[in-house]
Amino acid sequence: MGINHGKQETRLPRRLRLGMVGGGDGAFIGAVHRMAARLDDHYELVAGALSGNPLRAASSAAAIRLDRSRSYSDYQDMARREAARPDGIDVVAIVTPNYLHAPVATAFLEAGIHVICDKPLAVSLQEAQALAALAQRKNLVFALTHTYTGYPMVRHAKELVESGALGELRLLQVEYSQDWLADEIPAASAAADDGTQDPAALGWRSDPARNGPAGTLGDVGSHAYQLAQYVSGATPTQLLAELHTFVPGRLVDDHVQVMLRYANGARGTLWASQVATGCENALRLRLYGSKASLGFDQENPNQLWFTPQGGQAQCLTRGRVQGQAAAHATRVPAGHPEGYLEAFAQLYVDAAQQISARNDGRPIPDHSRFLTTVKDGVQGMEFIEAVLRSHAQDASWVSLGQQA
Ligand code: 4PW
Repeated sequence: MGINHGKQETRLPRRLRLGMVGGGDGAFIGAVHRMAARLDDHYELVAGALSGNPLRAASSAAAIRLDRSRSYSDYQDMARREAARPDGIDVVAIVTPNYLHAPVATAFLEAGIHVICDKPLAVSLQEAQALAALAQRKNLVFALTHTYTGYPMVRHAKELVESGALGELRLLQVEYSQDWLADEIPAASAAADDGTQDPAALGWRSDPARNGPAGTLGDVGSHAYQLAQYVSGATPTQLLAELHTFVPGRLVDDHVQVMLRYANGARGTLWASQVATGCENALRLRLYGSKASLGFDQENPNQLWFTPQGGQAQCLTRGRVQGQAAAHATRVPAGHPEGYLEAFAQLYVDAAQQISARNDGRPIPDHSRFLTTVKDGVQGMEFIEAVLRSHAQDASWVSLGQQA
């Protein structure tokens, strides 16, 4: 089993058979999913539809030494045939562009196969709600890889809030800043003389047909929102939002800013940008309560700043804190190139615990409660559609939660 530095570790009766849809062709996130699934040795990757293009599907499968008889070019065929095999997959990882999340997840859920899906869950709230209902009806695990909730110190922050250590929550501030979309669009990729992008020439995240209508909002704004919700547990009631596109010709937003109101009177601000020059992957959360505040920076994930009202700031560090979250932490070798791999791996471990327990009729292990699931995905789509509504109404306040 993986490197776990003596932390509590629950061995599974057997490795889970994993399939993957998408994530081929050298896609970085596909490689991260595969590394995460390998880390604690709870899975064996045995089947895949790694690309919709048959040649690329075959070459991607060969690259990861997948048995050719279980390399598919059609995900529906894969779901049918894997469900019919006595040694068929237990769970499928969905690592496709957003527009395929719902149809692929539906095919595998209908086939009785558990799901681990990349975020955002879908391209509409309606799709998301249908997936949640189907997963519940089929009594299947549906994990959603909101990567950063896998960090032990994020989970410890959640425990601190739940314990009342922050007191009454007043202010939430979350931002997610990257700069990989800051450059002007190369003329070669401009489809029309107005400089509009040729979607086929750029990644799917810049193509509304494959990404959905929410660009930065869906790609990283969904992470920021979910992280604040996950740690704070606060209930949002209204938001006011503006989407913006700084780089001429881009077809989706590359910046979003939001103000939020919560049921207990707390106020929040969220902004997410992929044109924030100099920022590589800067996800930062600050929560301010009546008794204390906390701060988490994704680029320094083994620390959590905790400051009691009137007291000294305390830097809580991984391995030095007690609590359920810290007891089940997976470790990657320090300085791993994919820094957030360990957070991803924790989500795979938690999903494995739940899938194995569900398969064997055992109780769901309590610590796997930290796993983010399809329910988080529905909340994320509620947020995204509320932001789109507010922006369309010239940044007016709109309701959230009790869907207006
Ligand atoms: O979810 C992913 C983020 O963690 C995004 O899809 C891309 O990778 C951009 O930022 C990170």
